[in-house]
Amino acid sequence: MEFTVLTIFPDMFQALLGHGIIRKAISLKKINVTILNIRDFAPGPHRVTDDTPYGGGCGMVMKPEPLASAIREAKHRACGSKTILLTPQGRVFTQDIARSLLTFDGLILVCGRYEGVDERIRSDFVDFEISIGDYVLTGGELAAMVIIDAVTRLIPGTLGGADSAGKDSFSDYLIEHAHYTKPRTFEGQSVPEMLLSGHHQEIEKWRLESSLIRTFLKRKDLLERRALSRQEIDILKKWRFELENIIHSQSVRSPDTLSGSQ
Ligand code: 4HQ
Repeated sequence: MEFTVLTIFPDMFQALLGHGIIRKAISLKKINVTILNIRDFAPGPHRVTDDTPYGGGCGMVMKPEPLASAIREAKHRACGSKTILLTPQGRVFTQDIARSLLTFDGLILVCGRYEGVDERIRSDFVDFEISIGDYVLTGGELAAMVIIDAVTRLIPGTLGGADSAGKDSFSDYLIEHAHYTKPRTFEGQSVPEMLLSGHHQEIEKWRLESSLIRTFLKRKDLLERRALSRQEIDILKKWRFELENIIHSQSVRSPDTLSGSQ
């Protein structure tokens, strides 16, 4: 995958490119990342990339000419790339979008600053608009890094384990089961006995149960979107049965609580 980033703050990307899985993906040539400084495409001695908005108002707008030149250069270097503008107006980034971006040979990520880019860039030079969430950043750089990070780890051979990416939260509308490592007891809390048993099939069942209940408690919206297997339905029914027993025993013990104002 060929990433080309257009930014006026190229140094921000050293944080992403110099560490961990992304650094490894670059050295393994799974990805290539080119950072183009938009300022290098601005004419004149001052290399100005922004200007005041027509119609007045506060803030500055990114001038169209340097952005257009930078995007043309990026397309020339990595032909077949799709151009993405990072903006709160875009489609909200999800694991499904990360997977779909993986199908392109290259991505040109346009990072705006100030109030954003001139509208004519949006309409004539951009294929997709993506937002990383409903909040306002000071620029598109962090959003571009989020996309590079999420897409890169989906490339086969980039993560440690054989199919580590397949087991992730969201890849299948289920959040991850609880994880434990040594020591066996930490500040009075012990690792669940089941995980020490060595019964791999039982451990897998425990993990599925852990994932399902955690998803139900923390992200009901995800669980509703999942196509549940027979085994998963049985696990959820077992929990429902146990909860019904507790509720039933309470109502036998103190019928008052059920006829009260709540
Ligand atoms: N931006 N997801 C760049 C964002 C944003 C987001 C605000 C983008 C400022 C100039 N980008 N403009 N949320 O908040 O991608």
